[in-house]
Amino acid sequence: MITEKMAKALNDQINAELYSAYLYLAMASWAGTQGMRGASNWFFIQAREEMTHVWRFYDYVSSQGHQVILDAIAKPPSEFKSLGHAFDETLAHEKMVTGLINDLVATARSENDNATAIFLHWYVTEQVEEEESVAEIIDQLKLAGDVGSGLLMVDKDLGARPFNMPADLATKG
Ligand code: OFO
Repeated sequence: MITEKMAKALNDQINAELYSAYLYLAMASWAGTQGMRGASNWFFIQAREEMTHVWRFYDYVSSQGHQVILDAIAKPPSEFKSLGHAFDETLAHEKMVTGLINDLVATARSENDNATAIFLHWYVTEQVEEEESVAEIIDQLKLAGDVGSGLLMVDKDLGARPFNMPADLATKG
């Protein structure tokens, strides 16, 4: 069983993951209204992935006999200067989340909680992938250009991103 301190830290992370979903939903809608349907798809799928991150934490906290306490979700920004700006914000946000995950691992270690430390490994790996994929898109936007036909090309690629529901969460919708 996890300690109260660990449960509180995991609950806080549920709020952070919900905010991530909120942020990417805001970006998806902004991109859609700018005519960037591909980018809108990418951010919408990112928001759905964030919800799977929420569910993993939710299931883990529940499995440990603790109640999930939901907090208010902060209002995300709704205006971005360009797609490049939105992705710069995305990378900055993901780096911040990586820091939060690292803090959770540190808490698990300080609580001598090996089970939670092992559970968190999935998130450590996931954050590496998230930062890498966003940095790649930023590079593409720099190469192709954040306007005109270059932007159109990147937008088309972003539109091809599929949503893959992890098998262990398949019943969550
Ligand atoms: Fe949940 O990984 Fe992004 O924020």
